[in-house]
Amino acid sequence: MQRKGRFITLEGVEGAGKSTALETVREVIESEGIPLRLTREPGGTPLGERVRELLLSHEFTGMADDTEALLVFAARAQHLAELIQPALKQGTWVLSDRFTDATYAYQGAGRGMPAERIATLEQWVQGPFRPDLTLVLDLPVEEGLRRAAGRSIPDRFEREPRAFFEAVRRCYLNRAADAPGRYRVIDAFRPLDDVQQAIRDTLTDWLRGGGR
Ligand code: Z5A
Repeated sequence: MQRKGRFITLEGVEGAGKSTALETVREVIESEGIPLRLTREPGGTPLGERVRELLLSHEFTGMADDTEALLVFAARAQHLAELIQPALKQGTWVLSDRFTDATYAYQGAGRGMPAERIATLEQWVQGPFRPDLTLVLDLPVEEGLRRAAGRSIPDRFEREPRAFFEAVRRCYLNRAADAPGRYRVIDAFRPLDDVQQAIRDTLTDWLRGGGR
């Protein structure tokens, strides 16, 4: 796909502060005069948001792992076709709260689905399309769960044991270490102001280094 815009994703374990970070990233990009579209996964389109409800609902606690992975990619196919690709073609940048790295982390490392299987779906739905930049907000699982606990009723994922989230965290860090060109790891186990400053600095460096 010919794209004029850039595609940036935010990832991290539970309660890492992605929602908060999204606003900081938006501030930096928009201050450069770049048009930006914010979105999220699962979700981002009317169909995707319905799939999100299925994925997070406790109504389907017995959901098979394959069903979960296929639903995630079904929502992603719609997200790419309806929102992400049209925006990028037009020159609008897209910032997504989670994308396919989350599938490797949650369905792969968390649920135990082999990475090759996820890669097959990724190839089918995305072809060679990948984010230009992925910010991984990293913090100890215990702290993430503590932050998330104060927030809302736990969804279907948030009821998983701590070992699940430890595997998710390790997967993100391993993926980032394997492809340092695309990923930047932000230490999110710091006061909010420091995390926001680290995001600003990282993004500014990336933009100056040719990200734009
Ligand atoms: N999922 C999947 O399985 N496979 C996939 O392919 C995809 C997703 C795409 C929903 O994602 C679930 O979908 C997710 C994985 C699965 N399940 N889980 N778990 P989501 O991104 O919508 O849900 P989430 O991970 O629960 O994210 P969140 O709830 O939006 O959390 P967050 O955005 O990372 O955190 P936050 O809301 O910005 O911050 C949490 C609290 O901490 C809040 O009160 C903040 O004020 C506070 N906070 C933030 N930063 C700080 C600092 N620095 N210090 C102190 N307190 C802070």
